[in-house]
Amino acid sequence: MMMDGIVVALFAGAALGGWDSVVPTVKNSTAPDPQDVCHGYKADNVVNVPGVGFTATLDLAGRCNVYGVDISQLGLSVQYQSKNRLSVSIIPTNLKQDNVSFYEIPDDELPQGHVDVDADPDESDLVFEYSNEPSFWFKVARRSTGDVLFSTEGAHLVFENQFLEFKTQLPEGHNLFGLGETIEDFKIRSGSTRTLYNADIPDHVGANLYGSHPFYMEDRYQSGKLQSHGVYLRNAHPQEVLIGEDSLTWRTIGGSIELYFFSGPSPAEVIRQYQHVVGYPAMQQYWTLGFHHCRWGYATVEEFESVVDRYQQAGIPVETFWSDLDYMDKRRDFTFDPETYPLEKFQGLLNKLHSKGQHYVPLVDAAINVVDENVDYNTYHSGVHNNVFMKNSDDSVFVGEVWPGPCAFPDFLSFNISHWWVNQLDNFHRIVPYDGIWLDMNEVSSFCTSEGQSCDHPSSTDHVLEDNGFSGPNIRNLEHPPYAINNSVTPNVLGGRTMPPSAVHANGVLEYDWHNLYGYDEARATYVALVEQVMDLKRPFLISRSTFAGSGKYTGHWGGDNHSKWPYLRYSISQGLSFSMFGIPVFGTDTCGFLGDADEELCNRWSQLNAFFSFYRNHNDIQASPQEYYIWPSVEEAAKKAIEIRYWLLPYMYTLLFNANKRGDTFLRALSWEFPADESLAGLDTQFMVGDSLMVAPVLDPGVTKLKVTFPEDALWYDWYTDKLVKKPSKKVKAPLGHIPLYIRGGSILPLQHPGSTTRESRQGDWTLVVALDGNSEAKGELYLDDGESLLQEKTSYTTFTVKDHILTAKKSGNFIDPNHLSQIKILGVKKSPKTVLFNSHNVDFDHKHHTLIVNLNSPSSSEQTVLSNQDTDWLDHLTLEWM
Ligand code: MIG
Repeated sequence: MMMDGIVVALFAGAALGGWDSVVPTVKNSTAPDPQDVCHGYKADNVVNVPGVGFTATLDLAGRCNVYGVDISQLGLSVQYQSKNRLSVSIIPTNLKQDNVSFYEIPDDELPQGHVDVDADPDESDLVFEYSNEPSFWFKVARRSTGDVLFSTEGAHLVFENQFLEFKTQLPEGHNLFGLGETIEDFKIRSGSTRTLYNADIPDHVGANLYGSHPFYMEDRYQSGKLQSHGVYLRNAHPQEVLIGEDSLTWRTIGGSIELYFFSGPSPAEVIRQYQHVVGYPAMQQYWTLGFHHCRWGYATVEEFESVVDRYQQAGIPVETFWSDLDYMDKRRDFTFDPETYPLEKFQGLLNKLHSKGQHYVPLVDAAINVVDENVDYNTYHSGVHNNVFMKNSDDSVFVGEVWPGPCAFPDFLSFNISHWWVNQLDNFHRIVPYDGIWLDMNEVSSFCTSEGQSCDHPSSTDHVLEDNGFSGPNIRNLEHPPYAINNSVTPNVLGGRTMPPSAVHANGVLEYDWHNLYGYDEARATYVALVEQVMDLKRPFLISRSTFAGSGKYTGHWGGDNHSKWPYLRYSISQGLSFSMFGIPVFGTDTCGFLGDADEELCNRWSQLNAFFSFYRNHNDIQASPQEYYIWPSVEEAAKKAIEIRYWLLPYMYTLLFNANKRGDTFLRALSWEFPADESLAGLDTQFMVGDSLMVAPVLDPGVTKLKVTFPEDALWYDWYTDKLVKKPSKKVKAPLGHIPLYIRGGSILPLQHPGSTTRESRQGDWTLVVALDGNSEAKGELYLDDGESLLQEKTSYTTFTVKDHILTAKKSGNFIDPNHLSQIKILGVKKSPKTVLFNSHNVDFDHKHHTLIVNLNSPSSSEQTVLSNQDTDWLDHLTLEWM
């Protein structure tokens, strides 16, 4: 079937009701398969680029115009960028002749991979080959094994002005992960479609949610060994990926093909290699790791304060209280309601929180209320004055609708945006001294821009066609592209519950070409504003609902509007593992669920599960019944228990965040990443690891009190609560309400600190070292310390702990001094009671029970400790423990 401009125009004119039946989507079985009707390209003009790779041209082998207009000539560039990274880029070369309106994302906006100085095609782990039979196809193989990781053999490359498709083979029974944002099982099922189009949509299973992450990892088990590789498509256009039994088809409705292949071969390396391109995540302040509480619907400052007080009375440590929309005046950003949140009271409350070492984070929506001239709302007026808002094609300000009513949308590409945005954040901070920002509705959400939704105020949905400055037939249909991605929020329509694709950014960039980057840009601008001006060079704390590949450089993320239902408790894990892969280690779902009423049992389990996520926040919808932890006695108890464990673990967790920032390590980990030899762990998403040392095995169903736990064979496991070695093979373990099974992996050393009621207090606690010996009676661990807040650190320390031959030692580098005592060392897995234990060469008392050696250093005999602990010495500078 040929589809020229006339057919497109007919489609565009079709009544909404009939749209579904005619529009080509993955759901319409009568839509032509591009692979049946297109003819692909032929490669020619191959030019070798010494030390890098080669370039070539790709000429169209025959017209098909299946979902748009064919591009007649493309440029291919293959780069062996580093030992573990290969890039393949395919872009239109002759824009004028092809009359193409085409958009490529600049490098300074979204980083590209670059050729390393020491790159050498012959030394690469990957090999690229291509052929022209019957049309251009290519494959990428692993050099060491010859294993073909990606191959478009048998499929045509389709490259049109509004439709791109390439298709690779996959092994049957594949193990594929990533391609978000969505809520589903962690392992991607054959037969599913992952649509990547940022949308304001409650967490429907399988739907395209708030962010887009065009990256996948494929795990292959080959003769008892796991070999993983990753693929990143640097393309921000609306797109979808069709996963079949033995193939993967990638479709976008614009942009270019810019693929990166990562050779791994371990999952951890694939994830690091990916983050090396998109950017390592931002380092956090220590308090990020505290427990956060939020809800929508604290109507007055008194109500807010009563929640603060009740948490305190209950003795539940809350690090950070959050405000949803409630504090705003008429739901306008950067205001407070003088009636319900009168400034003096509000400030008084914030002072109270700050004086106790607690923190405060308010919500900021992306949209800015449009008001009349006589209304005193400077954020809008100065925005107009500074020309920072999104436009219609006639250059008027685009107006949509969000919570406050008619709204304009900051254009983060506009020239004055940084200046204006900094001022908004800074002026507000002078009045309401917040500690971080919560970015919501930045997909961007607008309630009234699609067909069938009425807007009482001027809006723009009329101009459907883009004038690209060329004459001729190549005009893109922005509102109804010839191929419609399967956008769940408003099927087949791009402009549903968001700006229309015809809205215009600075320099004429169209929303069609930029939509998926809105939240990414907003987070970037906010990060820069906070660090450079508002927060005095403290590391910004940000949580953004919308994200894109690389957003972790600026922000964390929460899982959006989940339901207070058991399946969403379970999905928290697959969501968390996916965002680990995406390089956004600061992640958590709304604890106890957002939409609908949580019950006691669910909230009990959830309060304990999320305590092991990097970002731990209870959050609730305005319609839902209360779920503060103190509402139910059993939840209060469960949460306190879990928070206490979490706070013991803060130094360990902080070190994980540091390693994420430094080299792209993950915080939450799939068991399969840590035990790559064990194929039975592939896709397991009911348990997870926190770093490499802890395994969490939560109850995920109601009524369950005994749990079948998978203990990877390749390690010893110790019960966190009893210190006892777990006897394998696994049996059912007890998991009564209020108890979350937690295990330490043999071979780990955990630096723990006696918890206080805030993270600040916890940093003044005594230290305990827990050593869990492996089968060879060895172990290791790490600890990173700094001032916990500054972007640029004057003093840091990084310590590695090692146990070998019955001697525990610490090796510290850096000059940060920790002034606290080491009060206990606990060694799990010491089978025989030692005769003598020496701490820093002095005899010390000890206990030995159930294979656990305990040395208490606060006991009188350890006077050495007292000598060591003063202002200028650090327990980490002198530490040996020897038992014999
Ligand atoms: O359309 O600000 O996901 O966390 O409580 C709802 C109110 C707008 C959506 C966020 C949610 C937040 C809510 N917001």
